[in-house]
Amino acid sequence: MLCVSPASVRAQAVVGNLAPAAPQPGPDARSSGLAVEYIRLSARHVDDIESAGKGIPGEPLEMLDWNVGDGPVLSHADEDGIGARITGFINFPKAGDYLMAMQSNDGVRLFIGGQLVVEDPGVHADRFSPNVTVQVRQAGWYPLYLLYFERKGTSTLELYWQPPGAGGFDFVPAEAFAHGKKG
Ligand SMILES: [Ca+2]
Ligand SMILES: [Ca+2]
Repeated sequence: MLCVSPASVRAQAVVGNLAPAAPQPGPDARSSGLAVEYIRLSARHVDDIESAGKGIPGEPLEMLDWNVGDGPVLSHADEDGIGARITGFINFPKAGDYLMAMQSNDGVRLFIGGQLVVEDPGVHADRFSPNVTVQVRQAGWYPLYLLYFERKGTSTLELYWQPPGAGGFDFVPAEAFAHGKKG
């Protein structure tokens, strides 16, 4: 029986000093959704994805709202043994404090604007990260870098936020994600 202590979830209570994308990607420089590349591996930790090197590009991810049971992992055809390196931009439409949280199965590590926001790097069943307050000083696009893997069984990858003034959590919407246009 695999047992992962919740202590392995790094509780980032507050994250600040995010570096905005420079230059900001204009409408002509970005495509919708996040870019993803896949690596076939039976990972036990998100570090295994980095050690495996570059992957094969997959269909971009419009949102991070994946809760697929035993089904295919993200936009990949396979159901198990997948690592993903997800890159692009997230748009914060106004300055202020955003509460953010992820639910994942298995491991995740999320950077926004160069800052570590969520880290739950090992094998585990569905579970939420602690809520993180992300302090956004200026509205705009910020680089997003996310490592994720599904080892076996069920898989989940969800990103939630509560923007300043909002009454509760919701999925980060599709219009808040983009990736650089090729060429
Ligand atoms: Ca699976
Ligand atoms: Ca799993």
